[in-house]
Amino acid sequence: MGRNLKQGDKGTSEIYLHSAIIYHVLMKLKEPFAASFGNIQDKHFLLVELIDRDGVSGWGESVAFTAPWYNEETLETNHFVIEHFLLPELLHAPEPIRHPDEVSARFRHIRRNNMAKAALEEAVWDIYARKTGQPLAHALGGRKNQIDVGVSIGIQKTVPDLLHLIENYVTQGYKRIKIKIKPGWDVGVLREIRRHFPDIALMADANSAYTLNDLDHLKQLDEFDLMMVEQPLDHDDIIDHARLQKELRTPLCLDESIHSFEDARKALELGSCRIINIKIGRVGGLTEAKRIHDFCMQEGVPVWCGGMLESGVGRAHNIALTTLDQFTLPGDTSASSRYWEEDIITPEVTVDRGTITVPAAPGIGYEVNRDLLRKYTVSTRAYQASNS
Ligand code: OSB
Ligand code: MG
Repeated sequence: MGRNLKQGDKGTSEIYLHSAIIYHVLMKLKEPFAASFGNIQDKHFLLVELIDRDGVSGWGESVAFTAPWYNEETLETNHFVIEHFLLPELLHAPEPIRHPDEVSARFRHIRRNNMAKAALEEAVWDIYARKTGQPLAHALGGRKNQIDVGVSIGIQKTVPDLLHLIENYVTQGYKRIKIKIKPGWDVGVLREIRRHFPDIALMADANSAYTLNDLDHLKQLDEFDLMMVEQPLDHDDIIDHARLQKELRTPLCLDESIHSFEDARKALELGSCRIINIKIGRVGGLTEAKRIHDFCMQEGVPVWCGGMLESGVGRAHNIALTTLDQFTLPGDTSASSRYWEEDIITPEVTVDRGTITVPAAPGIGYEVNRDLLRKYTVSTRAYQASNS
C-alpha cells in the first residue's frame, strides 16, 4: 500500500467518521444525451456525504446510471452495496482512516461495484483535503492551476444539427470535440465534419458498437486524422482491440474495458490501446485512478479524464484528478451550464476559452448548495457510526 506523500501533501490527519447521508438526486439534462447504448435525459444519481466527528463534511458522487447499459452497475445496486457492504467498513471499523489510500484496501474483499466504492472514497478524499487545509488537487499530487477541456457531443437527429453544435463549441474555445459514433452514424458524419472543420482536434467514441467483423469499415476512420477512436469493440475486451490497433494508424483509447490498474497494465502490454480514458467511478476511486495515471506516465502513455454527465460534485473530483501531470489530453469535463439549468455547487464549473481554473479552496473547492440539493433530492437515508 503506497502512501502518496507528494509535495504539498500535509501528511496524515486521522478521520473518525460520525455519520453518512446518501441522497438520491434527480436533475434534468438540458438536452437528451444519446450514445450507441441509449438515451439519457432524466439524470438520477447518488451523492454521498460523509461527516466526521469534527463536523467536517466530504462529498462523493456515484456515476452509475439507472440502467446497466454502460457497465453492470445501477443506481439501485450502488445504493444496496454502499448501504450493506461498503459503509459498514467505514462506519463500524475500530480504526480511524489515516489516509484516503486506505479506503480501497478496506473495500478489496468486495468484488467490483467500482462506482459505489468510488463515491465513498471521493467523500473521504474530500474530508481529508479539507482537514489538511489543501485543495483536493494538491492532496492528489496535481500541479496544474488550469486544465484544458473538450466536449462530448451525443448522437444528433441530423448532420446539420451536429455541425451547428460543433460550430458553437469551437467558438466557445473547447480544446477538442468528441462525437459519439455507431454503425450508420460514423464515416459519413466524420467526412462532413472534416469538410467544414478540417483542422479541429477531433475524436470519436463508439461505446462498444462494433466488432472485428467491422474491421474494413473501421479502417476508413484512418482518413479523418482523429486524435483517437474510443472503445470501438466490446465493453470487456482487450484482445480484439489489440488486433484492431495493429490494423489502424489512429490510436485507440480504452474506456469501458479498464476497471483497474491491472486492466491498464494488461491492455498496454497487449497493445490494446495507446491512450487511456480514466474515469474515477469506473476504476473504483481516486487512489486507483492515480495508480493508473502513474503507470501510464512511466510508460509514456497519455491519459485524459472521462465524464459521466456528473453533477457539480463529480465534476469537481474530475477537475482535481485532471491536475495530475500525465493528463496531457483534454478531457470531457465541460461547464456545468452545458448540462444543467442550475448545478448544485457554488460556484458552478465554468469554462473559459476551453480551460477550467482549478479552485484553490480546501477539499473539492466548491460548496454544495444545500437549498438546490434539497430541491433536486428525491430521497435521503442517514447512517450513524458506531461510537459516534
Ligand atoms: O463513454 O465517455 C463515455 C456519457 C455517458 C456515458 C459514457 C460516456 C459519456 C460521455 C459524456 O461521453 C461525457 C460527459 O460529458 O460527461
Ligand atoms: Mg467513452
